[in-house]
Amino acid sequence: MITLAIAGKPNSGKSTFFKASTLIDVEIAPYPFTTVSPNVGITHVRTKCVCKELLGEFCGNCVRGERFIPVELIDVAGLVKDAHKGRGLGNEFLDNLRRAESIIHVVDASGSTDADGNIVNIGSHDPVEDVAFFEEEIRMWVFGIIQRNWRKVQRRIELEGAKAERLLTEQLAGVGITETQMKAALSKTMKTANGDVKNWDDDALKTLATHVVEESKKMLIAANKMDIAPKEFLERLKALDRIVIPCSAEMELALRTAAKNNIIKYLAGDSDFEIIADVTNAQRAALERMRRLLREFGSSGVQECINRAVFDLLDHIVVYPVEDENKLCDSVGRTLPDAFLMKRGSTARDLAFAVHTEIGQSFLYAVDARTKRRLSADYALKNNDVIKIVHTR
Ligand SMILES: Nc1nc2c(ncn2[C@@H]2O[C@H](COP(=O)(O)OP(=O)(O)O)[C@@H](O)[C@H]2O)c(=O)[nH]1
Ligand SMILES: [Mg+2]
Repeated sequence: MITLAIAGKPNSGKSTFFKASTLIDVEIAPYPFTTVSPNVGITHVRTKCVCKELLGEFCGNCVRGERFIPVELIDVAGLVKDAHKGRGLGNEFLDNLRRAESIIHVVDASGSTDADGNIVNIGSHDPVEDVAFFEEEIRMWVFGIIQRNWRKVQRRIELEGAKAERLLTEQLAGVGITETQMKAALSKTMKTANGDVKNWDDDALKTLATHVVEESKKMLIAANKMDIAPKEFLERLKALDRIVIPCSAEMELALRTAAKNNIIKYLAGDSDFEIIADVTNAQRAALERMRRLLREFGSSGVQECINRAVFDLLDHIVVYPVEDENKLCDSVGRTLPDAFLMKRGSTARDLAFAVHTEIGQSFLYAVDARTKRRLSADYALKNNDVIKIVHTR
């Protein structure tokens, strides 16, 4: 399963974001696995299910045509200034970041928390500063690990002729980077750094750290507290060369809680809701205030953060494996039972392995359920493909 981390300074709204995204209505997921541990939970990406298009009716595994696919979410402890020097940065923090393929950086766009996360008046702290500071902390953390191991890496390149990408991937196991990502980071660094890898100085290693972070921890910015944020702050954040999504974790939490309690009809990511219970005047006023915000911003932004992290930052697509290419069901007749998130570029064989190792090992060919055409093992999957896998066992 894909793992996303929510990180940022204290009081930016990380835990609220976590609670909101992992609070799941039984409509979306009728199984009780929403919270794995206090700070690890299950959230979902939302996508249009292919059932209506292909079968003319809803499949029963989506909510009126909206498909929710699980993704793991980690609420990482607050990152404070100079954390990389050991201040407030415990092992748990590092372990959480290591596991995440992508980071949703929750920024307090209202400017009501200072650099260390203390509460101040709205608009008195510039959230743009938090972005640079956070990225610098992550970069310095990675640089510290590279620097600590550098002598060893140099020696092994010299004595054993070992490949830099392999050695560095091993040394950076605590960061969580693949050899392919490391190779990309090294080749980007080579464009600006002088000389041979084994002679690189601290400046070159800092550049390497920057590229390591870029390759292995794709980030987007959740400009949180949009409900109280000065417009100017939101605009300045949006002008950054990053994916910036205005959001209100608190509003999303309120809406999902109301939906769970059957007060409103609302699906995560919706741009509106319907009140379906008797509510007090105070409740109605609060709900109408939220409706205005939803209309103004298009949504609460929380679902969009999850979706864009998975589909844009991590470049994943949705693929539906089926056993019957005509009825689009599995062996017990469940229609479109599974939706898999696969990295773009994954093949039909990769999908077979994702379904089950044995199915991957005994893969013969695949069938495109739309065209009924045979697909070879190295067929590159497309978004919303419905695929039957034919195997020997
Ligand atoms: N106005 C507003 N307040 C929020 C929002 N999200 C979180 N907060 C508030 O910000 C404070 C810190 O939230 P919390 O989730 O504990 O932050 P964390 O320290 O980053 O985990 C709490 O008082 C929240 O109610 C939001 O979208 N809008
Ligand atoms: Mg928290």
